[in-house]
Amino acid sequence: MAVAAARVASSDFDPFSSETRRNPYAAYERLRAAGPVVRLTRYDIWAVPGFAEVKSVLEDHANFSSAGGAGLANYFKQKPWRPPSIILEADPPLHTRTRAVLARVLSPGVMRRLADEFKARAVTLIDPLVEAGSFDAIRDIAEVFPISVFPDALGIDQEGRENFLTYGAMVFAGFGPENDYFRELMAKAATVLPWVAAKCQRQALRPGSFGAQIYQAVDAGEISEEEGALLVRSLLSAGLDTTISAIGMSLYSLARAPAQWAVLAGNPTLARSAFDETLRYDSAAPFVFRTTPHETVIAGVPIDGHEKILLLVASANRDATRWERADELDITRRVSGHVGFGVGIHGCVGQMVARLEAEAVLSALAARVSRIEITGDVAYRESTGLRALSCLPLRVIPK
Ligand code: OVM
Repeated sequence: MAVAAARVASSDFDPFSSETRRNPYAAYERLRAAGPVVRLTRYDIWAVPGFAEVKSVLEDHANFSSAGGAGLANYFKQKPWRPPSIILEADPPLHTRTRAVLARVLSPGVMRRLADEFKARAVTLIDPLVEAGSFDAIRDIAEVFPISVFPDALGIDQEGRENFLTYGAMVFAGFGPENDYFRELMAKAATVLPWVAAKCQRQALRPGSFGAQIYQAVDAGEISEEEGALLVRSLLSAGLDTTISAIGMSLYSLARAPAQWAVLAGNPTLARSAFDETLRYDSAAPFVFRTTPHETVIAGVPIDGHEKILLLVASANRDATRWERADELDITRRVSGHVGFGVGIHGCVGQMVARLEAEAVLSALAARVSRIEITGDVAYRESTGLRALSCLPLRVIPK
């Protein structure tokens, strides 16, 4: 082991720093060049930066567990900050049972029924902004649209929805180190967590909603009442800050590529594949962790048991061995096969909802706007688990 370890690359790369959030791609390229598995000395974890290895680890849930936590914390050794997710932070057989419920609730047929509603609401949001001519794409679009449509689909009332922004920030701070950012958010836990828990209860959810359908699975005996509440919590944890951040990053990528915006404005039906290409090109969800339940290997490198493995999906999506012109945004490329939503048994169960939301927003804008210009400074949020903007000032030129 000692001999093998000596031959393995190491790096002081910090996946959680503000420098990395501003521009991770040069560091990712160095990591891919360093080797298939790189020891990150700051955190004593393994990083996997290449497409083939990221994909194969994600497809091997027996050797790379999710029950050990999907963030930096090692649940095989440390107490989780909240009761673990019974889908994200679970292995089969528990995961198989809970995933089946959410896969049914978020099935393609359900999505088809939501599409018209989402598109109409995006037009209602976007048209006045286009009239105004300039706006902040984060404050006025990304932070508004998912918070309006997704809790509605879940069956949750309007009261206190600003708490979802705080809760989302907490969940994704929970993916990173226990730093000041994490502690500042956790100071709000005593008020926000009980509020979220109340919104997850059966009686809080409108009949016919996603939430109510989860409780139908309780009534059918597939899951317990407590598991029902935890699966509603999963939708709230995974379904808001991710789509908020992804819509923001998508608009940012497109605003930086005027020729690509022109292609989209010329054919707004490209909105869905344009969104996927922006996920590949510059993702709001740049990584996920696995934990080894026992000794294993990655690309021939021996890995001990109970090790944290950082899977750099945003790096995999720029790997030149998988993608032609990997560093170019091209909304007409064949982007299927990117790992921005993960892959394997934990591949994003809500990816159809995310695509529907983003498609609604991008196509509403593309229908009205021929050009987009960034008019001021752009800033990243401090989030450690997501890469997201806090502001994106835009001017739009109507068709
Ligand atoms: C969950 C959960 C939380 C955050 C993210 C996620 C990306 C899932 O609570 O199940 O999936």
